[in-house]
Amino acid sequence: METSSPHRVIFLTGASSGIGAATARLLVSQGHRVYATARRAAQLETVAQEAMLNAGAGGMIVTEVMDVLDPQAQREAVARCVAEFGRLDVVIPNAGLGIFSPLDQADLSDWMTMVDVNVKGVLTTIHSCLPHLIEHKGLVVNIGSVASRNVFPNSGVYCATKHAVLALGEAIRQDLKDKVASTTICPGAVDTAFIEQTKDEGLLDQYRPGFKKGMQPEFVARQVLNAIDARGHGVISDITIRPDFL
Ligand code: NJP
Repeated sequence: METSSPHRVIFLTGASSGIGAATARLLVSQGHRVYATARRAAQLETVAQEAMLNAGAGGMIVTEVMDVLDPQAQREAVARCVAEFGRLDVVIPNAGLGIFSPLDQADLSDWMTMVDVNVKGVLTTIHSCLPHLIEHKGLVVNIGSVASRNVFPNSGVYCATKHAVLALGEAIRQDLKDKVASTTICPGAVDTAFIEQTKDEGLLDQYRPGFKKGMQPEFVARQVLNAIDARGHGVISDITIRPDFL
């Protein structure tokens, strides 16, 4: 990134819990300036307070309640981020969800929600940020999944959305070479509230223990930081991380 300052300006979605919250806390602790968004105001505020308790020199966080499904709200949030911090170096379109169920028992509305948030939401975030990223040779850090390359039972549509995320990261690499770098982080199970979106009680009982034993969100956050720190040395195009029992 073309900056003399080590402090990046970072636009983050899904910052109210799990991987996004851990990422916000870690980046602020390293002196980065984070524009943290999600829908739940109280949780966002808690994350901001936690982040500022351990802020590194120059580290700052500004929060905004925002739904990734609202393109106008996203454009305005990105504009406010740039107005607040003067530039934009990195976007992390992390907001996403999985609602697991066998294909023939799924609600169409659950499929549409996953496509809307995991694909259209990510596209909207990136589209709003791209002009600013191009200006500063910035970085997109997408949160893919082991489901970006493999398909697992009971999660076919989630897998399809995460395949799309990986494809998009590769498209950025090919089309925007020399302008914007792209990293896709593909985690296996992470111990967050992610699995609680699933409504099928039987599947919840089956999957909960595996997610509970999964990686801590702080470990994923560390990969995000590594991707940011790599700028100027090389690009981590994609990285897969798994719990050590897999
Ligand atoms: O889950 P969780 P994770 N507009 O539920 C936000 C991927 N991943 O941290 O709006 C705006 O704690 C929601 O905020 P709120 C996964 O696919 C996970 O695990 O306040 N934000 C919350 O902050 C996803 O892409 C695992 O409800 C919206 C956040 O999304 C990413 O990691 C494995 C929103 C979800 O936090 C973070 O998920 C894997 C909307 N419309 C990939 N809808 C895993 N946990 O095992 C949701 O391979 N959010």
